[in-house]
Amino acid sequence: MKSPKIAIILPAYNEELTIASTIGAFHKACPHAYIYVIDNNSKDNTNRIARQVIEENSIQGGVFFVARQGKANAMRWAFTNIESEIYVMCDADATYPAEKINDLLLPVLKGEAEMVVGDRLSGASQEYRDATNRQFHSFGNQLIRLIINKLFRAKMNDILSGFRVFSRRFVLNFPILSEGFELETEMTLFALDRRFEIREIPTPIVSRPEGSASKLNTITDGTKVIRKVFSIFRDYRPFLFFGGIASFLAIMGLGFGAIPVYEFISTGTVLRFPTAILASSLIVLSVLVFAIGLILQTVERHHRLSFERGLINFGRSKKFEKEE
Ligand SMILES: Nc1nc2c(ncn2[C@@H]2O[C@H](COP(=O)(O)OP(=O)(O)O)[C@@H](O)[C@H]2O)c(=O)[nH]1
Ligand SMILES: [Mg+2]
Repeated sequence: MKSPKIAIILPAYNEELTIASTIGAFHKACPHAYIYVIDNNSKDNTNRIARQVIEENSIQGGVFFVARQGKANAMRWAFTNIESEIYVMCDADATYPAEKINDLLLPVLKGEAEMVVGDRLSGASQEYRDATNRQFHSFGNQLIRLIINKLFRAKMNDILSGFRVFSRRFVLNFPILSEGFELETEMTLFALDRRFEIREIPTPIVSRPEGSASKLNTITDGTKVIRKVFSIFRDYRPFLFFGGIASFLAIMGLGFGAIPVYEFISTGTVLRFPTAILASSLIVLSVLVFAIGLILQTVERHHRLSFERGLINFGRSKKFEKEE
């Protein structure tokens, strides 16, 4: 049987120090794979070096230029324009162990998983943690992990890993809405919510070499990630989201409402008008928000139905022929 096409996609922005070794390492680990570098307005020699390495080693694939800035924009371009059976995404910064690619490919090749994630946390060495010294960064990762595992009843170790392998079915059914580093969060949540089989495999990582800098900003990108979790939760679980807000408003309303009610029972009159008005407003608001949740739940259900219908039809466009 012909082995399936594998497309290794390396989004790269100002990675002239590491792009050559990253391409080399992947080519060595998986010689028959196609390698695509997606450059995004790099101001250094990333594009030129990538072209040179790919040409000199006669690697199949190529270097592409995407004008709209952002890692997710680059991946969106790749996922919509590159045809392949299996897709791999990895940083172009020589931090992930390229030789692990075959371990990550296996579950997808065997049809056991649709997304395999290189898990840095369980694989990361103490040296890495000391070397990167991004304490707050690591705290942020843990926090996101905790929230997602709670909200989606999952047991993911590494939500934000940049080393992933995907089946064609996943890629062709995954619409990318992110622009930048929220991409990994979106991938994980989408896979969890849409019940794609996920597998995590430990991939110990090393720090970037001297002079090479991460493009990620803990605060601004961290905020985007949290906003992404928030908006995905609102969109995917509207009843829980709006129901939660409605319950909060209802509890407040009942709490404030108890005061005039108690007053009425004990004295026969209500003098605390402001409290009574506040309480009834809160209850009205709570019912309104609850109703919004109900409506959106129905909308989401219809989205879900058409998504699942799309999956059923995926790859079945050819007429069914009975096997003799
Ligand atoms: N094409 C493209 N790639 C990007 C952009 N920003 C980051 N990258 C690449 O995405 C990968 C991950 O970024 P990195 O800075 O290593 O993030 P970190 O691993 O979280 O520190 C690297 O290969 C970057 O070169 C961008 O705007 N466009
Ligand atoms: Mg990186």
